[in-house]
Amino acid sequence: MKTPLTKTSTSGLRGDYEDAASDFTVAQQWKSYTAEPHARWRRLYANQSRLAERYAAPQFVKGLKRLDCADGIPRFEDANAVLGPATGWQLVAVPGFIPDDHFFDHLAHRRFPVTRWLREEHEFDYLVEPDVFHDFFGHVPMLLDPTIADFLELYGKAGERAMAMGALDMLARIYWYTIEFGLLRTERGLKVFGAGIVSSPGETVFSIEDPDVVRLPFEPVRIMRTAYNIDSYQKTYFVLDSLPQLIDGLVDLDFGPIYESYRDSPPLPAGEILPGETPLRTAQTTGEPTA
Ligand code: HBI
Ligand code: FE
Repeated sequence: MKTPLTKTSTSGLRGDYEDAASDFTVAQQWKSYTAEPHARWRRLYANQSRLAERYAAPQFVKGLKRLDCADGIPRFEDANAVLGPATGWQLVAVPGFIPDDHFFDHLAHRRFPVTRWLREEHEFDYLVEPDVFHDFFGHVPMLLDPTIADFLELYGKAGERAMAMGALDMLARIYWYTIEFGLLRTERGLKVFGAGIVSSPGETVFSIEDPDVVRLPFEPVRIMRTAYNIDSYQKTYFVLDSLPQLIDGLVDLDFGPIYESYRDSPPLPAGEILPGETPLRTAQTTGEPTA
């Protein structure tokens, strides 16, 4: 677990774990958001939803519209009224990063932890910790997709075994390179669907347009062996042919022997291309607007 931050924000909400329950949930306290963070949310939303129309997967664009959250920091209970009937997921408010075992337990029960505080002005492009914009704008639209909904529950259920086998890093890379930084091939070209990308204006453009970054076909074992950066744009992205490939590619894998084979060796550095691998060329990536 990353060390929780102490309070640093003018909102007073950042990393405030004092009122957290034993499962690390808190009340969202929606009424405590002042006009200032609501206005910042509106600008973040306006900027990123415009980029999403061009660069994000249709499932994301459609999900975002259903959440109807352009006007200010959304109430999680309003989103729950949409999510529940659609895919059975519910949002729970958290103070920020929570311990791995609690994070997995929430996902295994179709509860998605959403951080309640909003980033500051100077953090518009990217921040290392999740905030409400990353967690809500980035993740919740995809929770309305039935495949992503099922995949996240499976990921939560896989957590316990990975931790017991000392292979949490390997499992976490699957989440990182798909749910956070995944790309998807579509009829209109390559699109983004990972929450870490769609909540960052710079990386949304970079991940699709950069001519040199390595884009490899989705391959679970390769992903489990690949290191990632948390403080810069990714050097490697993995590309799904379809969202169901996420589940199809993972359900039949026997994780135990894979963990045993690789957990004690250093991971492959991000950005490396192995013999026999063919990254996608940029000519294959540029696409038309999604919406
Ligand atoms: N807590 N709030 C929050 N959000 C995360 O994405 C998160 C977390 N705790 C642990 C964690 N992620 C990862 O380290 C696990 O997926 C392995
Ligand atoms: Fe995230």
